[in-house]
Amino acid sequence: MKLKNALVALSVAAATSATAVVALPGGAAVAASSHLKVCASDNYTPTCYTRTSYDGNWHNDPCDLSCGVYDSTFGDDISSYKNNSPYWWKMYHDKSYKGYTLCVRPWGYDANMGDSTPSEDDISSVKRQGTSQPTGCDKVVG
Ligand SMILES: [Ca+2]
Ligand SMILES: [Ca+2]
Ligand SMILES: [Ca+2]
Repeated sequence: MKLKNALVALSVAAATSATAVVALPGGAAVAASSHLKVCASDNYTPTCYTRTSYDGNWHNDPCDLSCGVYDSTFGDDISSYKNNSPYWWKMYHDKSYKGYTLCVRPWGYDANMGDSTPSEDDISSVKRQGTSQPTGCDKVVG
């Protein structure tokens, strides 16, 4: 092949390898970096966690004083989030995937949940959904 075509082929190969996927037992393919990021305060500060599939109880995750003097756990502290995945996510007010439910669009984000949801400092569990909009949403966000 000509040099120009070879360069194009190389750049395509490089781009392909940069988006490596991981095969899961269920047959679903998830991008290696696919996750939901949630943070204790607005604008993705100062304490953040990521989850790739679920967390039924944020209250057992230790936090620092950024989460509040009266609360040393991450439960009921999420104020900003970013969905770095092609999947919908549900964020629930209560532990074990119960209570008022936010449905976050694929790639959706909010740097200050208080602006657009009634759920700032209320989220207690999260779970990844499929690629189409799930049922059971009290509010669609992101
Ligand atoms: Ca947890
Ligand atoms: Ca907060
Ligand atoms: Ca809660």
